[in-house]
Amino acid sequence: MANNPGFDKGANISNSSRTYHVKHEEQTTSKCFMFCSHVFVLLVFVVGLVGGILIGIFAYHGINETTSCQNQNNQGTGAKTSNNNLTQPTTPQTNNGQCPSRNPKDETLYESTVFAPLTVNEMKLASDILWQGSYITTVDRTPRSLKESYILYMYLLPPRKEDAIKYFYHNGIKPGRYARVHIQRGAEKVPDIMEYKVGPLGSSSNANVIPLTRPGEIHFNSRPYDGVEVASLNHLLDGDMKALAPLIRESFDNATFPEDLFIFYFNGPPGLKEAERETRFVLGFRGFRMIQDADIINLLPLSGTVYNPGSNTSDWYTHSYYYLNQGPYRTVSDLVAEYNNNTIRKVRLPAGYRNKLWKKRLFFERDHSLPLREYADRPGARSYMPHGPRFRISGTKVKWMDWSFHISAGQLRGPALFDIRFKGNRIAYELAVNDIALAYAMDASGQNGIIYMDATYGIMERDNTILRDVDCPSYAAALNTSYWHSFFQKAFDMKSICIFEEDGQEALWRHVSTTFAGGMRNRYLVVRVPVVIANYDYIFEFKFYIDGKLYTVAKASGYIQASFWDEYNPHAGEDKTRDAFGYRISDYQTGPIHDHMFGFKVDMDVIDSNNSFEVVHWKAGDILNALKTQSNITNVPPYFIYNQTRYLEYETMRREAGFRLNYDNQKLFVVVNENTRNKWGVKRGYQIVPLSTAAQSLPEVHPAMKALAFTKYHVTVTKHKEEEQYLSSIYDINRMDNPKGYLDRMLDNESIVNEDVVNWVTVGFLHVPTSEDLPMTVRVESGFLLKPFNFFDTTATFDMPQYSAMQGNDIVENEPTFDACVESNREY
Ligand SMILES: *[C@@H]1O[C@H](CO)[C@@H](O)[C@H](O)[C@H]1NC(C)=O
Ligand SMILES: *[C@@H]1O[C@H](CO)[C@@H](O)[C@H](O)[C@H]1NC(C)=O
Ligand SMILES: *[C@@H]1O[C@H](CO)[C@@H](O)[C@H](O)[C@H]1NC(C)=O
Ligand SMILES: *[C@@H]1O[C@H](CO)[C@@H](O)[C@H](O)[C@H]1NC(C)=O
Ligand SMILES: *[C@@H]1O[C@H](CO)[C@@H](O)[C@H](O)[C@H]1NC(C)=O
Ligand SMILES: *[C@@H]1O[C@H](CO)[C@@H](O)[C@H](O)[C@H]1NC(C)=O
Ligand SMILES: *[C@@H]1O[C@H](CO)[C@@H](O)[C@H](O)[C@H]1NC(C)=O
Ligand SMILES: *[C@@H]1O[C@H](CO)[C@@H](O)[C@H](O)[C@H]1NC(C)=O
Ligand SMILES: *[C@@H]1O[C@H](CO)[C@@H](O)[C@H](O)[C@H]1NC(C)=O
Ligand SMILES: [Cu+2]
Repeated sequence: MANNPGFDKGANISNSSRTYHVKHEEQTTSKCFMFCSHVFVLLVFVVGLVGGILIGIFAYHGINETTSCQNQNNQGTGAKTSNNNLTQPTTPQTNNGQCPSRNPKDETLYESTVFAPLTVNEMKLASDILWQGSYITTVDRTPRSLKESYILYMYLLPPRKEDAIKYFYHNGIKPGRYARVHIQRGAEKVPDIMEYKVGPLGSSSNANVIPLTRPGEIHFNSRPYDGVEVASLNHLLDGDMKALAPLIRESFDNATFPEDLFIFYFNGPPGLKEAERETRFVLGFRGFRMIQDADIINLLPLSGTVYNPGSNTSDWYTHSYYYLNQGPYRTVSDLVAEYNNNTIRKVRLPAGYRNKLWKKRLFFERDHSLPLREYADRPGARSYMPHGPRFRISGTKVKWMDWSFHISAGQLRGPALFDIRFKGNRIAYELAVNDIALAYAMDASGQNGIIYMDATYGIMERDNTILRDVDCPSYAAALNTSYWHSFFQKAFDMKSICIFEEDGQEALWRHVSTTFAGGMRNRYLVVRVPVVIANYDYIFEFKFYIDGKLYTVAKASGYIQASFWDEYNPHAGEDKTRDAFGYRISDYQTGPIHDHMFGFKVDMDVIDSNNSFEVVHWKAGDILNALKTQSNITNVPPYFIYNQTRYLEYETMRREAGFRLNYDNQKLFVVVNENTRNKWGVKRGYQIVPLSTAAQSLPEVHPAMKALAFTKYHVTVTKHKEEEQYLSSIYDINRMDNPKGYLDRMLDNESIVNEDVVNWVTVGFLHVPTSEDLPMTVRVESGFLLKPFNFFDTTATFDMPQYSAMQGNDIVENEPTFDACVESNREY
């Protein structure tokens, strides 16, 4: 549609992730406020009442455009009709000149698609089954205490690969749909987390609940954070916050808790050991006024730790308070005494600082004091589909230009594609986001050494509704996915994935000679999935090209996590503009350095599942050495004009292995099928090409390096195993002394020749925040490419219309002609 930007409506409820907000408000209310100069209305819902404490969870119900400042119709799209007759255009069914707008989706097939994400209905069914089986102990299904058992997460448990392949390729029976459910069992004598397989979900009559873990296997103290725990932490800290009130007022611009401040609990893992739980917390300004969104750019130099193991919150206590990095103070009274005694260095933020946070520092509003750039008041370039979509979506199966694949997703690991085929050949069985790791460095109590593994918090576990016309063109089709909200014990729907054909407006290939010329305009299908994980927004993208290439890209946007800039930090250097951990980025903020490493599962099936993994070494050296790789030659033939050359050395990996990119020893990674050859007798294959990427630099001795094992390699190859579904465990960073599901454990020397090989690809970037990262980070990206490698006998695009012309401008052929039309305002 032409309105811009359009925010989709949808329940936007922060779940148990880092965005979780629980607050002590005696009010169940719905408020809204508006900025006169602008057009957004934020609807804020505060709901939830728990055991005497009222708990508010803000449901950020999207942002609706409320003015009538609509775009003009997109007239004059300037269609240039081509003069060829290769393809006769079908008559578009225009509606007042609007482009035809066929709905490419058939959503009635959603639940009958093998890999479709679990729907709200299916999650309800699974939770009913667990409820009836007494796996859940909460009254009214509303968790009120950690001593109860309730569902943390729920998502599709994909069928066994063998069963899916049988079904898709060998007339096997259709695999049923199952939920993988994580239950936090606080009601058990020895509390723990259990995972279950629940289903088949078609009808509840024959559904089973099968445990996937053993009781006690997942220690209660290595569980992810959830809303009930945050409520208990807030409750526990109430007294301490009261004791700190005068200190807070004096230090932080007359701020009061909880009106102006919130407590941020998610500073890396809760302790370094499986059996312990120590939650480091930091105070931060509620930059978004009363809403605590993911505002972790305004954190303050006041921190402490809660000892909070087990489910008995009476055992919990606070300790290790720090103020401006001074401490630890055993108790809050120790800190207050020291503060009052003036034996402590103090900070005093200037009056008025706090009030400037929201509009001046945090909100991404155009600076109206600046003149518009020339013509910036006019709409920018746009593209549209003159004859409607060229892709179809049946349930969650997508077809476009001889590509086909299934879209799946889950709240912990995010989006995944299955059974990717091109021109009738299977290319990959699974291509899935698995985890995102961030390791921070900063000179701040409570926050130093933060490590996030985002699957632990859930990559798609809050509302990730797409912003039409911002995230994707308005003509994109959108698919729903669902997530389980542990606090409400209920599933929610969101329009989270968009699919569209993109006009690259460039040549996919071209050549212009003196007598002929030709090229192909690059168009590709995009599956785009923006997700929000607390402060950061990630955009995952899968791009399918006409020539058989497939790009997987991860982009980062959103807010950084900042740290307090302490001008008088006694161990800072002479240069007050930067320290060992980053730059000063504003008056009271530094941008701590960290990385973003994205881990993907890439289960290539080149033609079928019997593949091998070849490393093609790109070498350089003496001619003789090059020739000797192939024969027993002893003399260099005379036609070589240099003594040195580049050459290839082919290595078929016999055993599971992990690789790091190294510019001094460049390699090509190729998955080949030794049993099928192209017309020229060469093994057909696909190359895995990591794009520009960073590498893990923490040493092996770092306690988190096992949990983070997937960040040590860029490309890892293992033998496919049903029980090695992901490259990390969501619990390992919370039990780094006893990790159980990390990538290195899969590297157990198994043979991978002519086997079902799986690749694990990790790419990412280093982030040294600079002043341009405030308020919004500069968007950066990394990814990898899957590229046909002797897979086809020739360039794979010559079954497509293209442009070619001979001397004298005789057009030999061209793309289909089209009629100019006005961008359709239909949304699918
Ligand atoms: C294309 O047009 C040319 C000249 O108008 C004509 O000779 C030729 O038969 C046409 N080809 C097709 C496939 O219609
Ligand atoms: C501090 O805030 C209180 C209200 O919370 C107000 O009464 C007082 O005037 C404020 N003091 C200053 C110095 O702004
Ligand atoms: C909870 O902890 C408190 C304080 O240690 C103790 O007195 C109480 O007995 C514990 N409750 C249970 C159920 O273990
Ligand atoms: C208060 O400060 C004085 C010195 O300024 C020191 O002797 C005394 O121990 C301090 N008291 C506390 C409770 O820190
Ligand atoms: C998709 O999700 C939205 C937002 O929750 C909901 O309004 C809509 O009905 C859903 N569509 C389908 C087909 O389930
Ligand atoms: C794949 O390999 C297995 C044994 O390793 C063999 O049984 C099977 O026939 C092979 N399949 C193909 C398509 O080559
Ligand atoms: C090279 O020489 C070795 C031993 O002399 C022999 O076994 C081998 O077959 C030779 N290889 C080729 C390619 O001629
Ligand atoms: C190649 O190596 C030979 C033997 O080391 C040497 O004599 C010759 O000059 C070299 N040629 C060049 C072009 O460097
Ligand atoms: C891996 O397995 C091969 C074949 O069984 C064996 O020769 C080799 O020593 C093993 N390597 C390791 C590191 O265990
Ligand atoms: Cu970053």
